[in-house]
Amino acid sequence: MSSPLSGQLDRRDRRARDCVDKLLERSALWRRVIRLTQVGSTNDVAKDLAARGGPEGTVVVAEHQTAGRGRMDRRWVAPPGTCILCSLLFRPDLLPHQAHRLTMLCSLAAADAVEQVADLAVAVKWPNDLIVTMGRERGSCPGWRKLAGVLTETGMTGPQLDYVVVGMGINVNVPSGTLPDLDPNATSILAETGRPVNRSRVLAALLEGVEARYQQLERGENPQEEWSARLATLGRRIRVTTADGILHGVAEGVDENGALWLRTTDGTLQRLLTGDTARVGG
Ligand code: BT5
Repeated sequence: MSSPLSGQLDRRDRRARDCVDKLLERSALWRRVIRLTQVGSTNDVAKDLAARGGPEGTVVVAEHQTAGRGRMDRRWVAPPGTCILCSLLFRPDLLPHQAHRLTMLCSLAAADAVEQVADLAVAVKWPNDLIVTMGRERGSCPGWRKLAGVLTETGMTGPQLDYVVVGMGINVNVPSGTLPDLDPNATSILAETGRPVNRSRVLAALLEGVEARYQQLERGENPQEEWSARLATLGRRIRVTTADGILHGVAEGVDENGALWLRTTDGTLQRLLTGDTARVGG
């Protein structure tokens, strides 16, 4: 039986969903939002569409993923109906090694969307996490809690970039008690602010922010400066776990394609394309 409160929430949900539909009507980029109740992985759906010629500007959103993925086939866990689980399909005019620019601009738009809608300050942790940095310590990573992750996957036609799919998982209304099931260091908007927010409003703000930045990218502007300013890791002593081993050093900067410049403890400057970063010390 539905309560008067659930009726109100339904109406609010419908209104918020309308704001995504309205955005589509006026957007030059976003063509279609495919809403799914349950799926293996939204990235797989978007990649499959892309491989069959699906257009740029397709968005795949799911309430629940049964095989949500992070990088290197790690699991992405999200309780049904609580998070944003989406994949965005682009066909950018970029070279393959520039595809990470899409990760940069999408994570910037996601950080802005959370700040606008939930009034929660968010930083980026190189290369693909959105984090909340707080004085309060909890979990295995001092001062950082993971709010969202980005998984960018590409498709090639010969040597050329055919498409880029950017998948994003944002923990929105996950209650504090459920967070340890996701990851010891996970957080959510609800856990940080104490207030649930409407996921469609966050999604609409995200899509709007991505479109603005994608237009800038198409005009030849690079998200490097904005991304650097959002990075929690710059200027800090960090530990980076890569496929080749663990490196310690100070994060000195990022280049225009999102690679990290790490000044290692022996004084050499290394350019890293990917890895897992953790802060060393306080
Ligand atoms: C990521 O990988 O952070 C990218 C996650 C992308 C997920 C989205 S959801 C929509 C789309 N469809 C997909 O199938 N994927 C994308 P990585 O940096 O490798 O981090 C993965 C690690 O994050 C896991 O090994 C866990 O430790 C942790 N983790 C898993 N679920 C989490 C959650 N909900 N919140 C915070 N941490 C989580």
